[in-house]
Amino acid sequence: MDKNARIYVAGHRGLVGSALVRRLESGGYVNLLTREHADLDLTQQVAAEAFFAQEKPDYVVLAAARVGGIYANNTYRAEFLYQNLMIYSNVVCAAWKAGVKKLLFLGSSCVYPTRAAQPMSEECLLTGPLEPTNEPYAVAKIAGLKLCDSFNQQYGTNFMSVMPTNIYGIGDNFDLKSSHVLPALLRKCHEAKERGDATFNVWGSGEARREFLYADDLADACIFLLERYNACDLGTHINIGTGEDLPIRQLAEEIIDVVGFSGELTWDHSKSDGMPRKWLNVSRMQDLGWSAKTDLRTGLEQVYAWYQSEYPSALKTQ
Ligand code: GFB
Repeated sequence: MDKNARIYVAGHRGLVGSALVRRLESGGYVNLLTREHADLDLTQQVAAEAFFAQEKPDYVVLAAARVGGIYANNTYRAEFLYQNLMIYSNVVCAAWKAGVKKLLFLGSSCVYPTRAAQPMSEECLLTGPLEPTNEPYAVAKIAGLKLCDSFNQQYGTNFMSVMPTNIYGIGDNFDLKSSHVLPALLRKCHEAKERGDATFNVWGSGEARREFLYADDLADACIFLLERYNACDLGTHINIGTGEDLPIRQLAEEIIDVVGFSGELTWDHSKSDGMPRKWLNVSRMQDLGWSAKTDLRTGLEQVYAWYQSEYPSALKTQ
């Protein structure tokens, strides 16, 4: 990619979008295009098409989405399906009409079936029923990747799709009802320590396993693909992860250690575990020459430091 190329990062305020902006800026890209949600609502087709027709980006990274953890996914099922379908349809079609050279769509590892063989390879897409707690979101993500693939097949576009594992990082959402597990546990544990609680309560059994990738590593992987590959090199989609997962119990113990909480870990068995395991086979990315750099402990320490120093002021500007 030319360093002067016009690159539109859709969703630049989000966890992944903001990491992409950091990565692009540090890589010397000087012509980034972003829009605040208040100025451009991508669920609106007319607005999306007008933006693309006027700005004519060369490249697009589609990180805009309605996202959330297991509770939000399971509760706001209609919005997670509808808003994401609208965003993906509008952006992919507008990008095609505007002659975008290359687009990268951010999917999710939840596109794979609940009972997929582990680690999950790209080929297990659409081979079985989806995890019920996030089925609407997963259907929208599958639609997004199929949109990219269908436009490629019919119109010769160069729209690639990546399926990342669970992402965490700087600027994450720490709201306990809508957040993913890692920021939720960091906050709960921190607050339990501050209050001097005897216990730190975590949802589920602790047996579910998850794989966590640092957002800046995901951004690095996306730019690696955009700079070196075309959609036809990747098949319909490619997994991005660390290649390592762990039980939620072990994550909670690691967080207790990072936060310095001295009480007892307890479990709320009334809450769902969700997908039992969601471990990605990342051999294709490794074969292309990319692997994650940030180990979980380092990432946790960085996010906890950010949470303590920046989160209160970040919250005020949201
Ligand atoms: O990150 P998370 O909410 O979503 O993780 P998923 C859920 C797992 O962590 C479940 C446990 O096993 C929960 O029981 N957990 C324990 C908690 N305590 C908590 C807590 O306080 N908050 C939360 N959120 N979880 C999401 C999907 O699935 O992953 C999305 O809903 C998306 O579609 C995203 O794919 C990456 O990993 O289950």
